[in-house]
Amino acid sequence: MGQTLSGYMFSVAELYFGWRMRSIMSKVRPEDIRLYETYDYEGIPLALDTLKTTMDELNTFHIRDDDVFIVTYPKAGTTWTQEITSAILHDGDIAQVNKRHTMQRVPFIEMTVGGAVYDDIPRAVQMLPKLPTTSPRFIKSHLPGQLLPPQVWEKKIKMIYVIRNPKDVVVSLFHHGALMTPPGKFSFDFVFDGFLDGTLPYGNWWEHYLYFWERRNEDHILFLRFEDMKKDLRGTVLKISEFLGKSFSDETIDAIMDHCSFQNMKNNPMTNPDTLIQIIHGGKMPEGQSFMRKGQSGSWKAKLSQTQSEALEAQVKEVLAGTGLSFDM
Ligand code: PPS
Repeated sequence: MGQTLSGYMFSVAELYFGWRMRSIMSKVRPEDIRLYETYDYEGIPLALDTLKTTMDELNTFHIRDDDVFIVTYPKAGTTWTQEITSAILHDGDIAQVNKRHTMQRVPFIEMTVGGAVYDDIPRAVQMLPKLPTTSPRFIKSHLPGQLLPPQVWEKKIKMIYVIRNPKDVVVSLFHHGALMTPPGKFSFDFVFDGFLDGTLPYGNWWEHYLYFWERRNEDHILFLRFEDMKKDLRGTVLKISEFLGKSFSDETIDAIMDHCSFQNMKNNPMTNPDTLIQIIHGGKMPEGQSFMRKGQSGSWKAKLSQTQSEALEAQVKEVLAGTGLSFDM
C-alpha cells in the first residue's frame, strides 16, 4: 500500500488500462453522451451516464484508509484543485506528474461517459479496486455528500471540497454541455432554469454546498473557494499541503504554482482535459471551444441577463439564509 522508493509511480497495468480505455472510448460521439438527461436516484437527479449499476456498487465500494477525494458540484474548480493536489501528492515532482493525464491520475468514480449508450465502456468503480496500484489513491466525484460511498464517512478519509460563485458555475456548466453534446442541444435558458430548480444532475447546488459547509470544521475535510484560490494560489497550495501532511521548499511550491496556472494547464496536454475530450470530436476540438475556457471569477457578467442575475441572487439569499455561507455577487 505504501509509496515505492521511486515515488508516486504507476504500473504497466495502469498504462495498459489507460490505453484500452482510450481505444474503447474513441467510438463515443457527442450524440452518445447523456449529460443533462437524468433519472432519480434516492431523490437526487443523476445523469444517465452515471449508471445506476455504478451507484449501487458505490454503496459497498471499499475505501482505503488513505484514499483522498476531491468532491465538488460540477464546474466549481475540480480540475484545478485536483491538479494542485495531484502535484502535492507527487511531492512536487512535476516531471512525474506529467507522465499521465490528469483524468487518468484522478479517476472520476461515478461517471461513464457514453455508458448509457455503450455497455462496454470501462467503469472507474470497477477498475479502481485494481488500480492505481500505488497509494494513496486520489479520486474525483461530483456526488452530493449523502451519495458518496458510505465508507468515506465511516473511515473519515481526507476530502477536499470546493465551492464557487453559483453565477460562474451555471455559465461554466452551459459551456461544458455545449462542448460535450451536439451543437445547440441544450440552450442556456434550459441549463439556467435546471440549475435554479435543481433538476440538473447532482441536484440542488445549494444542498450540495451546504452538506460540506456544515462539516467544514471536521479534521478530514478541507473546504475551499474558487475565488480564494484565484486571489491566493500560494496560500491554497500551502493549505492543501498542510491538510495532506506535507511541507515543501519555496522552490517546490513555486513549481506547483507554475504547473497549475490557468495558462500552463491549458498549454499542457497532460493537464488540459481537451486532450481526451477531442477524442469524442474525432481528434480535433470544435473551433473556439476548450474545457479550459476562461478560468476567471465574474465571467458570468457576459452571459446572464439582468433577470437571470437577479433571480439567482434572490435564490442565494433565500436558500443560504441563516447558514453563514454567502457569496459576493
Ligand atoms: S468539471 O467538469 O466539473 O470537472 O469542471 P471543473 O474543473 O470543476 O471546472 C472547470 C472550470 O474551472 C476552470 N479552471 C481553472 N480556472 C483557473 N485556473 C486554473 N488552473 C483552472 N483550471 C480549470 C475552467 O476554465 C472552468 O471554468 P470556466 O469559467 O468555464 O472557464
